[in-house]
Order: sequence, then C-alpha cells, then structure tokens
Amino acid sequence: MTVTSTDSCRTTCPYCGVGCGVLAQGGTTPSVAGDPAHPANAGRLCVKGANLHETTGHGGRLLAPKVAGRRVSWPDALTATSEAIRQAVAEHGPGSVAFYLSGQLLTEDYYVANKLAKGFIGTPHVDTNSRLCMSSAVAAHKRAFGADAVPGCYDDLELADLLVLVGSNAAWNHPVLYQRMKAAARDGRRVVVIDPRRTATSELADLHLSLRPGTDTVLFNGLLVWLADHQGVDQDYLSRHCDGYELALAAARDAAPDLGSVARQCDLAEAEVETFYRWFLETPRTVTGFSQGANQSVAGTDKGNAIINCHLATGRVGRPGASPFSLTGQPNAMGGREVGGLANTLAAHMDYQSEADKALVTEFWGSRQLADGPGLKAVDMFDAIHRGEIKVLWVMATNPAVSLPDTVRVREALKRCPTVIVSDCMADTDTTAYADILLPATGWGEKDGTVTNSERRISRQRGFLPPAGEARPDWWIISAVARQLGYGKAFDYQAPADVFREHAALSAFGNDGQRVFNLAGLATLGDDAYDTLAPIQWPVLDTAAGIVTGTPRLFADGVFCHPDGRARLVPIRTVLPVSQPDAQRPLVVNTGRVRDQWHTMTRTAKSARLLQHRAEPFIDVHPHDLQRFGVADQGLAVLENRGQRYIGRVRRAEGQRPGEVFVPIHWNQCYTGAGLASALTERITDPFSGQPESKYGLAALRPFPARWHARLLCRTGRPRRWKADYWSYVPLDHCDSWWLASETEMDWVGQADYWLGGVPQLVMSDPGQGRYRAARIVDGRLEAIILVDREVSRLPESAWLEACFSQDALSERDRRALLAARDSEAEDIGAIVCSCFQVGQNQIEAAIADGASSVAALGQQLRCGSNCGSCIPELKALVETLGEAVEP
Ligand SMILES: Nc1nc2c(c(=O)[nH]1)N[C@H]1C(S)=C(S)[C@@H](COP(=O)(O)OP(=O)(O)OC[C@H]3O[C@@H](n4cnc5c(=O)[nH]c(N)nc54)[C@H](O)[C@@H]3O)O[C@H]1N2
Ligand SMILES: Nc1nc2c(c(=O)[nH]1)N[C@H]1C(S)=C(S)[C@@H](COP(=O)(O)OP(=O)(O)OC[C@H]3O[C@@H](n4cnc5c(=O)[nH]c(N)nc54)[C@H](O)[C@@H]3O)O[C@H]1N2
Ligand code: SF4
Ligand SMILES: [Mo]
Repeated sequence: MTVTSTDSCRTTCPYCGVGCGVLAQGGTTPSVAGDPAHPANAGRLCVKGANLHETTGHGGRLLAPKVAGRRVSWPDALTATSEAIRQAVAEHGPGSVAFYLSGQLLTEDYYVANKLAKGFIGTPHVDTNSRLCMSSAVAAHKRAFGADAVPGCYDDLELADLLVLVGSNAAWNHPVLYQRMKAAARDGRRVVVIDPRRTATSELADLHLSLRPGTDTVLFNGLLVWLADHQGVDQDYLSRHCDGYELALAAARDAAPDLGSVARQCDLAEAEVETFYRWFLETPRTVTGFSQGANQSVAGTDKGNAIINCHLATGRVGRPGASPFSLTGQPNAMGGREVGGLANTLAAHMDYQSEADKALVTEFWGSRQLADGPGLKAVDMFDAIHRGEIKVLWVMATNPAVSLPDTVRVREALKRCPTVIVSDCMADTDTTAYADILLPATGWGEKDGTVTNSERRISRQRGFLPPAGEARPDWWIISAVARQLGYGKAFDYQAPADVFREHAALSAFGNDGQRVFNLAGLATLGDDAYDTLAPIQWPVLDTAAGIVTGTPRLFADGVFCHPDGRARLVPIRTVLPVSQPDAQRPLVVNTGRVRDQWHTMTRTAKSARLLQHRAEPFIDVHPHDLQRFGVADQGLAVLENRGQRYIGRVRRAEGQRPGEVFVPIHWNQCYTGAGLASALTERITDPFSGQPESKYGLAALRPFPARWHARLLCRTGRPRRWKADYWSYVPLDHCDSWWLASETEMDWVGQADYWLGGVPQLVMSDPGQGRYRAARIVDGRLEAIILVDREVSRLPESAWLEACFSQDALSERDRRALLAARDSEAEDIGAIVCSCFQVGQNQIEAAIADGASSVAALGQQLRCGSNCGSCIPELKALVETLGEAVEP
C-alpha cells in the first residue's frame, strides 16, 4: 500500500457516507491509500477503505449483458429493455413501469435515471434504497427547516463540547468520522450514546443510555420539557426564527411529563436521564448526530423532529459546534436526494406539490409527459408489483431481495413481475437471480462522476481501471435506452461532465433563493474543471467576483426554507413499535451492521481479510437469554418469525438488553442457507417517510439441534449450495470454505464423493465420537478436505489447512498432518481481531498475560490497532476483561 499523490488517481471511497478521499493506483496490482488533501479524512481510511484494492478483481463480476439467461450483445440488450418498457407503457400506461434506484449510484447516473422515468416515460414510480436509509431524516428536515438540508458539517462534531449520538454505531459504520470525534477528546468534552445495546461506539461515551427500543421520542420530548422548566429555552431565538414551540411543548408535556415518567417509559434510571438533560442544558455547543436507530422506525420522522425541536428551542442550529446532524449511510445517499430520486420528490429539491416546480422542471427538461404526482414508496412499490400492477421493474445498484423487509414477499413479487431488469456489477446476487434482463455496470475504480457525503460535500469519483468485460457506466446504459425510446435529444450525453452541468443548471433554474440546494456556481464548469474539481460543499453559488465557494454551514442566520423563512417545531406524540413481544415471539430482533462488511457483501466478501472479523451469520444474545432459551455461546441457534428462519452462530453479548437480540444485515443466500435479517422484519413503515421499521422484528429463539458440524475447504470452483440444514460460505485467499451443520445424520463414508468432488485419499472415521475427516489429493495437490465432529468446539482452526492449498505439492510432513489439521510446530493465533496486521485473539491474550496492560502496549508489541484503529474497542475490552485477571 505505497501510493504517492504524484502518480495516482484522486478518487472517493464508495462505501459509507463519510466520503473519504482515496489515492488509488491501477495496473496489475491496484493499491489504495488515504488522500491527505481530502477534508473528510485528511489521509485516514478505515479497514474497508484500506482494502478496496482487494475488491476490484473480476471474480464474480457480471461481464456481459444477458437476456433470459443467455449472453447477448449490447444492442440486443438495449432493444430488449426498451421494448419491454415501450410495450408496458402502450398496454398499461406509464405507471406500469417502476424504477428502484440506489444511494450507491453516482449523481450523474441517478440524475439520468430520474429524468428518464419521471420526465419522459412519465412514471412517478421511482424510488430508491434511500427509502430504507435516510427518508425519515429527509422528512424531518423538510418539516423543520422547509428543505432537506443538513445544517452542520464534520468540524462541528469535533468542536462540540457535548456530542450526542442517537442510534449510531459510528465506530463501525462511520469509522473515520468516529476517529475524528475520538481525536477531538479534551477536558470537558462529553459524549452521550443513545442505543439499546452497548456497541463499539459506546466505548467513547461518558454516558450510555441503553433505552428500550423505539422510545427515543419520549427521551427527547422529556428533554424539551426539562429545558422549558429549567430556563434552558432561548425565547429570543424562538420568537425571531421559529413557529410551533407552544404546541410542541404541550405535546411533549403530554408524552413525557417528568423525569420519572421518562425513565419508566425508556427503561432507564432517573439519574442517568437527568445527567443527560443537565449536560444538554449546560452545553451551548451541542451536536446531536442521528442515524438508523432513529430513522428505521415507525416513528422515524418523529424521532428526527423530537431531536431537532430541542436544537431549535436552544438556538443550536448551524452554529460552529452546535447543530443536529443526520449521519448519512451510503456514499451518495445525499446525491440521490439532490437529484430527487425519492418517489415523493420531483427533481433538484423541487416537489410535485408545487405547480410552479412542475412547470420549471417540464420546461427545463423539455418533457412532454412529466409524472404529475408522487409515486409509490419502496415497500408500497413492491406490494404493487406483488399485486401485478407493475409490469416492468428496473433495479439499479441495490439488492432488494435482501434489504427490504419481509424478504419472502419481496421475492414473490420479483418472481411475479413480468419483466425484471437488473443493472449490477456482480453476476450472482439474491436479486440478479430474478432478473429477466441483466445489464453489467462498471464498478468503483472504473466509473467517473460525483458523490455527496453527509456534510453536503461533493467529491469526484474517478476511474483508474478499465471496465470489466463489457460493463458500461449506468448513465451510459440509461441514456442508450432513452435514445432507443425516442428521447435522443434530451439524452445526448457524451460524458458524465455533460450530465453534471445539466444537474447543476437545473438546481439553479428559476431558483430565486427559496431552494437551498443550488449549484449555480458549477453549472458552467468546463470538462477540465470537472475533472479536477476539488471537494466542495453545497450550496455553491456564483459570487459577483466570479469566485466559486462552498458553504460549510446553513441557517446560522436563523433564516430557514419555509416560505416565511421560519423554522417549525413539530408536536410529537409517542408512537411505539406496532407489535410487542408475546409468548410466540418473545424476543425483539434488532438488526444492523458489522465493522468489516458492506451491506449484502457483494464487494467486501471478496476480501478474505474482511471476512475474518465476523465469518458467519450470528446472533448476539444476552447471557440471561442464553439460559432462558437454552442456547450456548458459539453454538448454532434458530430465530423464527412466522415460518421464517434465521440460523446463526450464537455470541454471548453482555451489551445486549435481556429480551433483545442483534443480528447482522449482511448475510444472504449467496453466503448462507438461512441468514436473512430482513426475513424477520415486517412491512411496517413510518407514516410520513415510508421508511420501514428495519430495526425491530420479533422472533422465538431455540437451539439448532445439530447432529454434526463440519468445516469443508475446497479449491475454488465447486458448487455453492450444500445439502445441509446450515451452511455458511467463507471465501479464503487460497480456497473456498464452508461451515456446515445438519439436524440429520449423514453417511459420511457413502457421501464422501459429494462433499469432496471425488474419492478421498486420506480418511479417518470414528463413528463412536461422531468424527470423520477426509482429504482428496490429486497429483500431490490438496483439492478438498472435510472435518466433521459432533461438537463444533472440537473442530480445528483452518488457517494452516488454507495455507496447504497454496502449495502445488504437499510435503510428506504436511500430507501426514492434514487430518490433524495443524502443523504441529506452528502457533495457533486464534480468531483475527486486527484485520490490518492479521493479529489473532490468542496472540493478544498471550501478550496481555505477559503484562501488556493497555491498547498502546499491545500496539507496540503486536502492531494491532495501530493502523485504522477499528479494532481498538475490542482490544480495550480484552485488556479490561483479561487485564484484571493477571494483575498481581
Ligand atoms: N461497516 C459498515 N459501515 C456502514 C455500512 C455497512 O454496511 N457496513 N452501511 C452504511 C449505511 S448505508 C448506513 S445507513 C450506515 C448506518 O449506520 P448506523 O446507523 O450506525 O448503523 P446500524 O448498525 O444499522 O444501526 C445503528 C444502531 O441503532 C441501534 N438501534 C436499534 N434500535 C434503536 C432504537 O430504537 N433507538 C436507538 N437510539 N438506537 C437503536 C442499533 O442497536 C445500532 O447499534 O452505515 C454505513 N456504514
Ligand atoms: N433489516 C435491515 N434491513 C436493512 C437495513 C437495516 O439496518 N436492517 N438497512 C437498510 C439500509 S440503510 C440500506 S442503505 C440498505 C442497503 O441494501 P442494498 O442497497 O440492497 O445493499 P447493497 O449490497 O449495497 O446493494 C448494492 C448492489 O449494487 C451493486 N453495485 C455496486 N456498485 C454499483 C454500481 O456502480 N452500479 C450498479 N448498477 N450496481 C452497483 C452491488 O453489487 C450490489 O448488488 O439496506 C437496508 N435494509
Ligand atoms: S470511513 Fe467510510 S468513506 Fe471512509 S474509508 Fe471507511 S468506508 Fe470509506
Ligand atoms: Mo443506508
């Protein structure tokens, strides 16, 4: 990883909304490093960013267009696509065509898709996976400020004397921003983390409020009441700049009259609630960051407004170190909102509700049939598909078969839809399995355009690799289809810069200052200037002197985007999760992310290194619930909801609240047999934003009655879905591997060929112990090995075996050691904790036993934690738990 700024390409990380600058180099061995000149990260990268070069290989890529499973030429694929659309419109009207887009498209791709759908095909049914992600924050911003605008910037997270994080595990999900928050620690700076479970982020917390899920509005209503009762409200600010305070306060008093009531409803101690309230009261420089624990809720919009109410009441909006701050998830969640990719918005922060906006967009696009009202939001869209109302669905850069709630029904809908078009970089995903037409898109490193991060900062993604196979950029694919449909004049783009200029011009078109999203200063950007565009925060206005500058903060002057310029406090009632636990489904299922995986794993799982941190689908269970449900740490267990099963490895987790489990959202049917988190969540949505309540499902928990457990390692290229009740795929550097288990006995001797792809040469069978081990060796090379045991704890680690696959000829000593599965002379380093330096838990435990008493000491000795820092919370936990035990 030695990239210097002189010989490399400046681009932007394609993962989270922090939007870090990356210096990348192509060639046969691509490499990446953090860009020291990028304001978001100043050279830092987290473990996902630092391993980007391991994900750019062509393995698993979709390399050519396909129609009905057959490889076709681009002209044929474009004709099939445009004919399907043309026919649906002719027979069923424009509303029979739907687009499901993504915050992982570049702004240019997104703009062209939105324009084609809403402006030319004339369908309003354009929604995006941002519906599952940011739509509650969007709705809250619009209610409070009159526009979807984040007032603050990253510097504010550092400047704040009180940092409140609501439903955010930034340590894992916005790691570089978290590192910045951490580095800004100083005397008197305080951090409050509000999350039902203890996370890596709560390591930074001076106070962690592990509230009952879904009760955030009660906590913030209670805060408003407390501020009002303790002279904490800025009456002057309210009277000059805001409406709605009295009503909001009255509603808050109803919902959260006093400390005792808040503590009871949120299941917190009165003293901790009071501490939080006192700190908020005393600290003018307060930033409240909120993320999916707030947004993904039936009360998601209300949670956002309950938070913003407290900031408006104290005048803490858009000031240095004082703002509400929505942490966006995807690299271009914000860009999608700018172009208007959500079903209830039109384009460039203009809305269907305004006839003037519709006229402006019609004129600017030169469209003849603009969709004339809001379309279906994601969950409703898939319901309409299920009912047969949508004849053509075009999915781009998202994997709805995994990420939408109630995945069984989503899959039924995809199956029923007459034409499903999927644009993706990868060949095999749970969604591409339903595609009638598959269009190969260029991926990160191959494509060019812009993305906007959480602080409204627009950065360039630049290509430094040739396209994989016949892949094409998304904007190119959409424009080509538009031309076939007869809209050539409006889609005559030659390069992303053409699209960007048009997008910027639309934002400025007829914009008399009411639309805060305005890129007037970039509307005439030349091709060269676009290529060298430095990261810049919108709005970007043209100044009289011709100097183009960005805008770090909004609303500092107290002037907002509602027509009267005033902000609104919104009265918030308590709305709790619709279903509460009962005898059939006694547990609350919380879902979210892990440090080293990105969403449905299509990219991050290509890096063996990134799968080491968590290699299997898992279930975090409080010790009390381990006992209550009879499940064992490291054993397999089943979560069940209405016939849907999630099977995962149990992890004992003190940080869970009893009665609540946590499962990761990443695993899907390409990686495991039954590990879909969203199979356990339901189609319940926020009434204002339409965002699904993805953080809250209900389920029963029971042990998985395994008769045997196995680990299978094969040279690559073997079938992936095994005849086992539980299988989980873990690609390794030199081979593929699976964890396996089943409820029924297996005739190993008779079935060996099936598992190993041929007759094994080495066999060890001990039916009495439930043990079987066999290896297949061809021409001295290890082809496959399986290790079976009744107890999972007796299965050996696979690191040494994996290395055997890298050898062309096994030595006699290694051959003899195969079925023992370990080199008798090697050290077993244990599960990897530090991905950067490949340091295992056994090594760390040994170092602690030898006296390493701090994270810094471990770093000096083993290097762990000294690069990206993502594993520091885990190192700290190990030092804390084990360190005491070895104290004299
Ligand atoms: N490593 C990694 N990073 C990512 C991503 C990824 O896939 N992997 N995805 C990116 C994307 S698109 C997004 S949207 C962000 C999401 O970033 P985050 O929002 O930080 O991620 P989550 O893990 O989904 O959820 C955050 C927390 O919400 C808590 N929570 C659950 N219910 C409640 C509740 O009722 N109240 C409160 N206060 N908290 C609750 C959960 O316990 C969880 O710890 O991450 C981005 N970054
Ligand atoms: N239960 C539960 N469900 C959730 C969540 C949760 O916390 N809990 N979180 C929700 C949130 S916040 C989000 S953002 C979603 C994410 O969920 P998805 O959007 O479904 O997940 P991804 O894996 O990011 O899917 C992106 C797809 O686009 C492809 N791709 C990548 N780059 C490109 C490109 O440039 N062009 C094209 N055409 N394709 C590309 C990838 O290969 C991949 O197949 O999940 C949501 N679902
Ligand atoms: S923090 Fe986010 S944007 Fe930065 S390197 Fe990590 S994943 Fe990429
Ligand atoms: Mo997201």
